[in-house]
Amino acid sequence: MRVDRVRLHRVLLPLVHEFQTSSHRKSSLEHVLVELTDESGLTGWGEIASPADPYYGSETTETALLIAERYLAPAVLGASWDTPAELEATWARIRGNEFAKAGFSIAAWDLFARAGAQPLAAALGGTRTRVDAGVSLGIEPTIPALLEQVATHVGAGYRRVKLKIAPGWDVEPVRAVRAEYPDLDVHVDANGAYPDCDESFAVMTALDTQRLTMIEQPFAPRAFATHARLQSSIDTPVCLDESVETLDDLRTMLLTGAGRILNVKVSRMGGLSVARAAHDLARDAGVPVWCGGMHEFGIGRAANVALSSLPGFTLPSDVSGSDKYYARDVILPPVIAVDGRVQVPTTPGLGHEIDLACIREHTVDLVEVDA
Ligand code: OSB
Ligand code: MG
Repeated sequence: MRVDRVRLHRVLLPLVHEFQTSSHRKSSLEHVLVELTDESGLTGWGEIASPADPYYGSETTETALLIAERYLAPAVLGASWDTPAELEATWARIRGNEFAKAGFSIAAWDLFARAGAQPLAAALGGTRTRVDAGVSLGIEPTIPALLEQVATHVGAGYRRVKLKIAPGWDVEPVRAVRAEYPDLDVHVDANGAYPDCDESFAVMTALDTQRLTMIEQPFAPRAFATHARLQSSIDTPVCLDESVETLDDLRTMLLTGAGRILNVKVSRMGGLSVARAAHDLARDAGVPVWCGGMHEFGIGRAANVALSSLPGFTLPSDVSGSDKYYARDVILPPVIAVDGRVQVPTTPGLGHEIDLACIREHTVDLVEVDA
Protein backbone atom coordinates (compact mmCIF):
# COMPACT_ATOMS: atom_id res chain seq x y z
CA MET A 1 0.00 0.00 0.00
CA ARG A 2 1.00 3.62 -0.46
CA VAL A 3 -0.42 6.79 1.10
CA ASP A 4 -1.03 9.39 -1.61
CA ARG A 5 -2.89 12.03 0.35
CA VAL A 6 -3.06 13.21 3.97
CA ARG A 7 -5.86 15.41 5.22
CA LEU A 8 -5.87 16.91 8.70
CA HIS A 9 -9.33 18.04 9.84
CA ARG A 10 -9.29 20.27 12.91
CA VAL A 11 -12.75 19.70 14.37
CA LEU A 12 -14.48 21.39 17.31
CA LEU A 13 -17.30 19.61 19.16
CA PRO A 14 -19.20 21.06 22.12
CA LEU A 15 -19.34 18.91 25.29
CA VAL A 16 -22.78 18.08 26.70
CA HIS A 17 -21.47 18.53 30.27
CA GLU A 18 -18.54 20.72 31.33
CA PHE A 19 -15.58 18.59 32.51
CA GLN A 20 -13.08 19.63 35.15
CA THR A 21 -9.89 17.81 36.14
CA SER A 22 -7.19 18.86 38.60
CA SER A 23 -5.70 21.03 35.87
CA HIS A 24 -8.42 22.36 33.58
CA ARG A 25 -12.10 22.96 32.84
CA LYS A 26 -13.57 22.36 29.36
CA SER A 27 -16.89 23.00 27.61
CA SER A 28 -15.77 22.06 24.08
CA LEU A 29 -12.87 20.14 22.57
CA GLU A 30 -10.85 20.43 19.36
CA HIS A 31 -9.29 17.27 17.97
CA VAL A 32 -7.48 16.68 14.67
CA LEU A 33 -8.90 13.92 12.49
CA VAL A 34 -6.31 12.27 10.26
CA GLU A 35 -7.52 10.99 6.89
CA LEU A 36 -5.05 8.84 4.94
CA THR A 37 -5.91 7.91 1.35
CA ASP A 38 -4.07 5.18 -0.53
CA GLU A 39 -3.39 4.79 -4.25
CA SER A 40 -6.72 3.00 -4.79
CA GLY A 41 -8.76 5.73 -3.08
CA LEU A 42 -9.35 3.71 0.10
CA THR A 43 -9.25 5.84 3.26
CA GLY A 44 -8.27 5.23 6.87
CA TRP A 45 -9.20 7.57 9.71
CA GLY A 46 -7.39 8.41 12.92
CA GLU A 47 -7.73 11.00 15.67
CA ILE A 48 -5.23 13.23 17.43
CA ALA A 49 -6.96 13.73 20.78
CA SER A 50 -4.46 16.11 22.34
CA PRO A 51 -5.91 18.52 24.88
CA ALA A 52 -5.67 22.16 23.79
CA ASP A 53 -3.17 22.99 26.55
CA PRO A 54 0.02 21.30 27.82
CA TYR A 55 -1.46 20.37 31.24
CA TYR A 56 -1.98 16.61 30.76
CA GLY A 57 1.17 16.05 28.69
CA SER A 58 3.49 18.38 26.83
CA GLU A 59 1.55 18.43 23.54
CA THR A 60 -1.18 20.87 22.54
CA THR A 61 -3.57 20.95 19.58
CA GLU A 62 -1.24 23.43 17.89
CA THR A 63 1.98 21.48 18.41
CA ALA A 64 0.31 18.25 17.28
CA LEU A 65 -0.93 19.92 14.09
CA LEU A 66 2.51 21.36 13.40
CA ILE A 67 4.24 17.98 13.89
CA ALA A 68 1.55 16.27 11.81
CA GLU A 69 1.84 18.67 8.89
CA ARG A 70 5.59 19.22 8.89
CA TYR A 71 6.93 15.78 9.88
CA LEU A 72 4.36 12.97 10.01
CA ALA A 73 2.57 13.65 6.72
CA PRO A 74 5.84 13.92 4.72
CA ALA A 75 7.12 10.72 6.41
CA VAL A 76 4.13 8.60 5.34
CA LEU A 77 3.48 10.11 1.89
CA GLY A 78 4.73 7.84 -0.88
CA ALA A 79 6.12 5.18 1.48
CA SER A 80 5.32 1.62 0.51
CA TRP A 81 3.98 -0.56 3.34
CA ASP A 82 2.11 -3.77 4.00
CA THR A 83 1.59 -3.64 7.76
CA PRO A 84 0.87 -0.75 10.17
CA ALA A 85 4.23 -1.40 11.85
CA GLU A 86 5.98 -0.66 8.54
CA LEU A 87 4.20 2.67 8.17
CA GLU A 88 4.87 3.53 11.83
CA ALA A 89 8.58 2.87 11.17
CA THR A 90 8.63 5.84 8.75
CA TRP A 91 8.18 8.23 11.70
CA ALA A 92 10.20 6.30 14.30
CA ARG A 93 12.97 8.92 14.38
CA ILE A 94 10.56 11.65 15.52
CA ARG A 95 11.00 11.97 19.28
CA GLY A 96 8.00 12.25 21.57
CA ASN A 97 4.81 13.82 20.16
CA GLU A 98 2.87 10.66 20.96
CA PHE A 99 -0.61 12.14 20.49
CA ALA A 100 0.25 13.27 16.96
CA LYS A 101 1.76 9.86 16.14
CA ALA A 102 -1.28 8.07 17.60
CA GLY A 103 -3.58 9.84 15.13
CA PHE A 104 -1.51 8.51 12.22
CA SER A 105 -1.20 5.05 13.78
CA ILE A 106 -4.98 4.69 14.18
CA ALA A 107 -5.49 5.79 10.57
CA ALA A 108 -2.86 3.27 9.38
CA TRP A 109 -4.52 0.45 11.31
CA ASP A 110 -7.98 1.45 10.04
CA LEU A 111 -6.72 1.55 6.45
CA PHE A 112 -4.92 -1.78 6.87
CA ALA A 113 -7.99 -3.47 8.38
CA ARG A 114 -10.34 -2.02 5.75
CA ALA A 115 -8.03 -3.17 2.94
CA GLY A 116 -8.16 -6.68 4.40
CA ALA A 117 -11.94 -6.48 5.00
CA GLN A 118 -11.23 -7.23 8.66
CA PRO A 119 -12.57 -5.57 11.83
CA LEU A 120 -9.89 -3.53 13.59
CA ALA A 121 -10.35 -5.58 16.78
CA ALA A 122 -9.61 -8.81 14.90
CA ALA A 123 -6.61 -7.23 13.12
CA LEU A 124 -5.20 -6.35 16.55
CA GLY A 125 -5.78 -9.85 17.91
CA GLY A 126 -8.79 -8.96 20.06
CA THR A 127 -10.83 -11.79 21.54
CA ARG A 128 -13.79 -10.09 23.27
CA THR A 129 -17.13 -9.50 21.56
CA ARG A 130 -18.02 -6.73 24.03
CA VAL A 131 -16.07 -4.68 26.54
CA ASP A 132 -16.96 -3.41 30.02
CA ALA A 133 -17.35 0.35 30.13
CA GLY A 134 -16.38 2.55 33.05
CA VAL A 135 -17.10 6.22 33.30
CA SER A 136 -14.85 9.11 34.29
CA LEU A 137 -16.51 11.87 36.32
CA GLY A 138 -14.97 15.32 36.58
CA ILE A 139 -14.63 17.52 39.63
CA GLU A 140 -18.06 18.98 40.39
CA PRO A 141 -18.80 22.26 42.20
CA THR A 142 -20.44 20.47 45.16
CA ILE A 143 -20.75 16.98 46.65
CA PRO A 144 -24.53 16.81 45.88
CA ALA A 145 -23.73 17.64 42.23
CA LEU A 146 -21.15 14.82 42.19
CA LEU A 147 -23.62 12.37 43.78
CA GLU A 148 -26.13 13.31 41.07
CA GLN A 149 -23.55 12.51 38.36
CA VAL A 150 -22.76 9.18 40.01
CA ALA A 151 -26.48 8.34 40.26
CA THR A 152 -27.03 9.15 36.57
CA HIS A 153 -24.15 6.96 35.39
CA VAL A 154 -24.72 4.07 37.80
CA GLY A 155 -28.37 4.22 36.67
CA ALA A 156 -27.20 4.01 33.06
CA GLY A 157 -25.42 0.74 33.94
CA TYR A 158 -21.74 1.76 33.95
CA ARG A 159 -19.66 -0.88 35.70
CA ARG A 160 -17.04 1.32 37.27
CA VAL A 161 -16.96 4.96 38.29
CA LYS A 162 -13.75 6.96 38.31
CA LEU A 163 -13.70 10.18 40.30
CA LYS A 164 -11.27 12.96 39.49
CA ILE A 165 -9.58 14.23 42.64
CA ALA A 166 -7.28 17.16 43.47
CA PRO A 167 -5.91 18.63 46.70
CA GLY A 168 -8.97 19.97 48.54
CA TRP A 169 -11.38 17.67 46.66
CA ASP A 170 -10.45 14.15 47.69
CA VAL A 171 -11.28 12.32 50.94
CA GLU A 172 -14.64 14.07 51.52
CA PRO A 173 -16.24 13.47 48.10
CA VAL A 174 -14.88 9.91 48.01
CA ARG A 175 -16.34 9.14 51.46
CA ALA A 176 -19.69 10.62 50.35
CA VAL A 177 -19.82 8.39 47.25
CA ARG A 178 -18.68 5.32 49.20
CA ALA A 179 -21.33 5.93 51.89
CA GLU A 180 -24.11 5.88 49.26
CA TYR A 181 -22.62 3.03 47.18
CA PRO A 182 -20.93 0.49 49.47
CA ASP A 183 -20.33 -2.05 46.69
CA LEU A 184 -19.62 0.16 43.67
CA ASP A 185 -16.35 -0.33 41.75
CA VAL A 186 -14.87 3.13 42.39
CA HIS A 187 -11.44 4.50 41.70
CA VAL A 188 -9.84 7.93 41.83
CA ASP A 189 -7.58 9.79 39.39
CA ALA A 190 -5.46 12.76 40.48
CA ASN A 191 -3.74 13.48 37.16
CA GLY A 192 -0.49 14.03 39.05
CA ALA A 193 -1.81 16.91 41.14
CA TYR A 194 -0.23 15.96 44.49
CA PRO A 195 3.23 17.16 45.56
CA ASP A 196 5.60 14.69 47.23
CA CYS A 197 5.01 15.64 50.87
CA ASP A 198 3.59 14.22 54.13
CA GLU A 199 0.15 15.82 53.59
CA SER A 200 -0.24 14.02 50.25
CA PHE A 201 0.74 10.70 51.83
CA ALA A 202 -1.82 11.36 54.60
CA VAL A 203 -4.56 11.89 51.97
CA MET A 204 -3.59 8.67 50.17
CA THR A 205 -3.57 6.77 53.48
CA ALA A 206 -7.09 8.07 54.20
CA LEU A 207 -8.22 7.02 50.70
CA ASP A 208 -6.65 3.61 51.32
CA THR A 209 -9.51 2.84 53.76
CA GLN A 210 -12.22 3.49 51.11
CA ARG A 211 -11.95 0.14 49.26
CA LEU A 212 -10.96 1.81 45.99
CA THR A 213 -10.02 -0.38 43.04
CA MET A 214 -7.02 1.85 42.43
CA ILE A 215 -5.52 5.30 42.96
CA GLU A 216 -4.49 6.63 39.55
CA GLN A 217 -1.48 8.90 39.04
CA PRO A 218 -1.34 10.77 42.35
CA PHE A 219 2.10 12.27 41.64
CA ALA A 220 3.92 13.92 38.75
CA PRO A 221 4.57 11.94 35.55
CA ARG A 222 8.30 11.37 36.13
CA ALA A 223 7.90 10.59 39.87
CA PHE A 224 8.44 6.82 39.70
CA ALA A 225 10.31 6.77 43.04
CA THR A 226 7.54 8.64 44.84
CA HIS A 227 4.87 6.35 43.43
CA ALA A 228 6.94 3.33 44.50
CA ARG A 229 7.23 4.70 48.03
CA LEU A 230 3.47 5.23 48.17
CA GLN A 231 2.69 1.78 46.74
CA SER A 232 4.83 0.12 49.40
CA SER A 233 2.91 1.98 52.15
CA ILE A 234 -0.73 1.36 51.08
CA ASP A 235 -2.76 -1.72 50.05
CA THR A 236 -4.80 -0.03 47.30
CA PRO A 237 -3.12 -0.58 43.93
CA VAL A 238 -1.49 2.48 42.41
CA CYS A 239 -2.27 2.84 38.69
CA LEU A 240 0.00 4.82 36.38
CA ASP A 241 -1.28 6.91 33.48
CA GLU A 242 0.83 10.00 32.62
CA SER A 243 4.04 8.27 33.83
CA VAL A 244 4.00 5.65 31.07
CA GLU A 245 4.61 7.06 27.58
CA THR A 246 6.92 4.30 26.36
CA LEU A 247 7.47 0.58 26.87
CA ASP A 248 10.61 1.47 28.83
CA ASP A 249 8.50 3.59 31.20
CA LEU A 250 6.39 0.49 31.78
CA ARG A 251 9.55 -1.55 32.47
CA THR A 252 10.60 1.15 34.95
CA MET A 253 7.20 0.90 36.64
CA LEU A 254 7.58 -2.87 36.93
CA LEU A 255 11.18 -2.71 38.18
CA THR A 256 10.55 0.02 40.76
CA GLY A 257 7.16 -1.19 41.99
CA ALA A 258 5.70 2.23 41.19
CA GLY A 259 2.29 0.72 40.47
CA ARG A 260 0.30 -2.49 40.19
CA ILE A 261 -2.13 -1.49 37.43
CA LEU A 262 -1.55 0.18 34.06
CA ASN A 263 -3.85 2.58 32.24
CA VAL A 264 -3.05 1.96 28.55
CA LYS A 265 -3.86 4.98 26.39
CA VAL A 266 -3.48 4.83 22.63
CA SER A 267 -2.91 8.61 22.50
CA ARG A 268 -0.40 8.86 25.34
CA MET A 269 1.70 5.95 24.02
CA GLY A 270 1.78 6.99 20.36
CA GLY A 271 -0.58 4.54 18.73
CA LEU A 272 -2.16 1.13 18.56
CA SER A 273 0.98 -0.98 18.00
CA VAL A 274 2.76 0.34 21.09
CA ALA A 275 -0.46 0.19 23.14
CA ARG A 276 -0.82 -3.45 22.18
CA ALA A 277 2.82 -4.11 23.05
CA ALA A 278 2.26 -2.49 26.47
CA HIS A 279 -0.72 -4.80 26.97
CA ASP A 280 1.45 -7.81 26.11
CA LEU A 281 4.27 -6.75 28.43
CA ALA A 282 1.91 -6.01 31.33
CA ARG A 283 0.10 -9.29 30.81
CA ASP A 284 3.37 -11.25 30.94
CA ALA A 285 4.20 -9.44 34.20
CA GLY A 286 0.77 -10.21 35.70
CA VAL A 287 -0.25 -6.54 35.73
CA PRO A 288 -3.92 -5.91 34.88
CA VAL A 289 -4.60 -3.18 32.33
CA TRP A 290 -7.55 -1.09 31.20
CA CYS A 291 -7.93 1.37 28.38
CA GLY A 292 -8.03 5.03 29.33
CA GLY A 293 -9.53 7.77 27.21
CA MET A 294 -8.91 11.40 26.27
CA HIS A 295 -12.55 12.32 25.64
CA GLU A 296 -12.06 11.05 22.12
CA PHE A 297 -14.53 11.75 19.35
CA GLY A 298 -15.95 8.59 17.77
CA ILE A 299 -12.87 7.68 15.73
CA GLY A 300 -10.49 7.56 18.69
CA ARG A 301 -13.25 6.05 20.82
CA ALA A 302 -13.78 3.21 18.31
CA ALA A 303 -10.02 2.53 18.31
CA ASN A 304 -10.14 2.31 22.13
CA VAL A 305 -13.00 -0.19 21.95
CA ALA A 306 -11.06 -2.34 19.48
CA LEU A 307 -7.94 -2.26 21.69
CA SER A 308 -10.02 -3.12 24.78
CA SER A 309 -11.06 -6.38 23.10
CA LEU A 310 -7.55 -7.78 23.77
CA PRO A 311 -7.57 -10.45 26.49
CA GLY A 312 -5.42 -8.59 29.06
CA PHE A 313 -7.94 -5.74 29.40
CA THR A 314 -9.51 -7.31 32.48
CA LEU A 315 -10.66 -4.06 34.15
CA PRO A 316 -13.44 -1.78 32.79
CA SER A 317 -12.13 0.76 30.26
CA ASP A 318 -13.00 4.46 29.82
CA VAL A 319 -15.03 3.61 26.73
CA SER A 320 -18.27 5.30 27.70
CA GLY A 321 -20.91 5.92 25.04
CA SER A 322 -20.43 8.95 22.76
CA ASP A 323 -23.55 10.48 24.36
CA LYS A 324 -21.74 11.04 27.66
CA TYR A 325 -19.72 13.77 25.94
CA TYR A 326 -21.19 14.69 22.55
CA ALA A 327 -24.71 15.40 21.26
CA ARG A 328 -23.53 14.43 17.78
CA ASP A 329 -20.43 12.34 17.09
CA VAL A 330 -18.26 12.07 13.96
CA ILE A 331 -19.18 8.41 13.37
CA LEU A 332 -22.42 6.58 12.63
CA PRO A 333 -23.73 4.89 14.60
CA PRO A 334 -22.09 6.52 17.64
CA VAL A 335 -20.42 4.33 20.29
CA ILE A 336 -23.23 3.04 22.50
CA ALA A 337 -22.93 1.58 25.99
CA VAL A 338 -25.83 -0.69 26.92
CA ASP A 339 -25.97 -1.91 30.50
CA GLY A 340 -22.34 -0.78 30.90
CA ARG A 341 -21.03 -2.71 27.93
CA VAL A 342 -19.96 -1.71 24.45
CA GLN A 343 -20.30 -4.17 21.59
CA VAL A 344 -17.11 -4.66 19.55
CA PRO A 345 -17.97 -3.98 15.87
CA THR A 346 -17.66 -6.86 13.40
CA THR A 347 -17.53 -4.77 10.21
CA PRO A 348 -14.19 -3.77 8.57
CA GLY A 349 -11.81 -1.22 10.07
CA LEU A 350 -13.10 0.94 12.91
CA GLY A 351 -16.52 -0.57 12.22
CA HIS A 352 -18.44 2.69 11.94
CA GLU A 353 -19.34 4.99 9.05
CA ILE A 354 -17.44 8.27 9.12
CA ASP A 355 -20.04 11.08 9.32
CA LEU A 356 -18.48 13.40 6.73
CA ALA A 357 -21.35 15.90 7.00
CA CYS A 358 -20.80 16.22 10.74
CA ILE A 359 -17.05 16.62 10.24
CA ARG A 360 -17.56 19.30 7.57
CA GLU A 361 -20.02 21.18 9.76
CA HIS A 362 -17.64 21.28 12.74
CA THR A 363 -14.32 21.78 10.94
CA VAL A 364 -12.42 24.92 11.94
CA ASP A 365 -9.37 24.22 9.75
CA LEU A 366 -8.47 21.75 7.01
CA VAL A 367 -4.90 21.03 5.88
CA GLU A 368 -4.14 18.84 2.86
CA VAL A 369 -0.71 17.41 2.12
CA ASP A 370 -0.16 15.56 -1.16
CA ALA A 371 2.66 13.35 -2.36
O1 OSB B 1 -6.51 11.04 33.12
O2 OSB B 1 -7.83 9.72 32.13
C1 OSB B 1 -7.39 10.87 32.30
C2 OSB B 1 -9.45 13.21 30.12
C3 OSB B 1 -8.54 14.19 29.83
C4 OSB B 1 -7.28 14.10 30.37
C5 OSB B 1 -6.94 13.02 31.20
C6 OSB B 1 -7.86 12.03 31.48
C7 OSB B 1 -9.15 12.14 30.95
C8 OSB B 1 -10.22 11.19 31.23
C9 OSB B 1 -11.16 10.92 30.10
O3 OSB B 1 -10.40 10.70 32.33
C10 OSB B 1 -11.98 9.68 30.21
C11 OSB B 1 -12.70 9.37 28.91
O4 OSB B 1 -12.21 9.68 27.81
O5 OSB B 1 -13.79 8.78 28.99
MG1 MG C 1 -5.76 9.36 34.17
